[in-house]
Amino acid sequence: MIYNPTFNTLLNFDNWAQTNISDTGLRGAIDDPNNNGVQNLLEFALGLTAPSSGKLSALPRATREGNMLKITHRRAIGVSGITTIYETSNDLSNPNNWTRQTPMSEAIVPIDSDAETVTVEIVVPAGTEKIFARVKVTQE
Ligand SMILES: [Ca+2]
Repeated sequence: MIYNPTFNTLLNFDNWAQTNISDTGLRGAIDDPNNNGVQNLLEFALGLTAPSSGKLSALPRATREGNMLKITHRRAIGVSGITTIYETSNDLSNPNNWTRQTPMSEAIVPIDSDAETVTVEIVVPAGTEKIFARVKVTQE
């Protein structure tokens, strides 16, 4: 197979929504036309083409090992127009408590031509008892 990057065009959210969502009124970033609890923009970023109910196990998950928080998630390959960041909070009752974190490492494992698995490690400050994490996707 010959790979020619000249013809490799990146997919943006609007094109993805047009291709994957038949109801034109439900193509917004926060819409959830397949009622799986995952908003369109997140499905796009994670490479979960609708209907994606069978791929919910691919949603981000976090594990803590001592002072290290590992976040693992699926990520679409060949997409553009979005920014993905990681945030943590130790108080879910305060919506302004989320803090952007810069991972100290990132490991990528290919899944197929459309997606990869990303695992990032974030340092947990000493003395932290509880910590919550999220993957935040925004449109550029
Ligand atoms: Ca959905």
